[in-house]
Order: sequence, then structure tokens, then C-alpha cells
Amino acid sequence: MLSKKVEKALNNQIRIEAESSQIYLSMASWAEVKGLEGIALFMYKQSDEERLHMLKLIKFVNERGGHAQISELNAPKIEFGSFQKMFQELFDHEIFVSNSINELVHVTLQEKDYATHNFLQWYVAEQIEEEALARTILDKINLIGNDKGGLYLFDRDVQQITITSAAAPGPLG
Ligand code: OFO
Repeated sequence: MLSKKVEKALNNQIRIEAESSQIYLSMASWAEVKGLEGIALFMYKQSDEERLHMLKLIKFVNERGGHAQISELNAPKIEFGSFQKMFQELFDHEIFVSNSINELVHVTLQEKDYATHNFLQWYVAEQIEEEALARTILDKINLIGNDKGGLYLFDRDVQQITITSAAAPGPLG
């Protein structure tokens, strides 16, 4: 059984994952309109993954006797300026999500809720991967600078990363 405090913190995380999904969906749409196919594919996939992160939390809360609440979300931005800025935003957002997961883990320890603590380890590991991936992409962006041909190759590279990671087991698998 979840304590009220843990339930509230989990519901807050459900909202954050849902908002993350919307932010990446908006990034995907922006990239698609700009003709950045590989980047769009990558962002659509990130968006799907965040939705799965959200669903996994919803199921957990309900299974543990709580009530997962589906709430109103903040609207994401529509314009991202440049793909460089967009990936920086993705990275910053993942750092924000990691901090939020850490806070949540902290609450479970305060409440001595070891079942939820254990469940959240999957998210802790996932955040390490997502931060690393975002960092790798930012490094590539710094390498290409403002080179047009570089952007073409970068877009294809990101597409390749998306296809490769799609072969790996997903969050519900
Ligand atoms: Fe990338 O954030 Fe979910 O966990």
C-alpha cells in the first residue's frame, strides 16, 4: 500500500513524464516541418518512450492501491529556434527529470517504502542512459558546427541511433 506522500510524489512524476512526451512530440513536429527527418524520427521515438514511462508509473500506482491521476498538462513550445538549441533543451530537460526521479527516490526512503524504491531503480538506470545519449548527441553537434553537409550527416546519424536503440528492449519489455 502506498502512503499518501508517496502516491502524491508518484502522481507528480506521472505528470512530468506526460509533459516530457508532449515536449518531445512538439520537437518531432518542428523537426519534421524543417525537413530534418532523422531528428524527427528520434524525437517521435523519445515521445513514445516518455509515454511508456508514464504508463508504467500509472500501472504501478494503481496496482499498489493508489489512484493514478491524469491531469492537465502545460503546453510545450512550438518553435525551437535551431536543432542545436533543441537538443540542448532535450538535455536540460532530461537533467530536470533525473532530479525529479532522485527526489522521488528520496521520498520513498523517508517513507520506508522499499517496494516503490525498488521499482524506481528502473527509472534511475533509464535516466543514466538518456542523459548519456543526449550528451553524445550534443558532442556530435559541437563537432559539426554550422557546416550544412555536416547537418545532413548528423541527421542521418541520429536516425541510425534511433533505429539501433529501437532494437533494444523497451521499458515495458
Ligand atoms: Fe526521459 O524521462 Fe522518462 O523517465
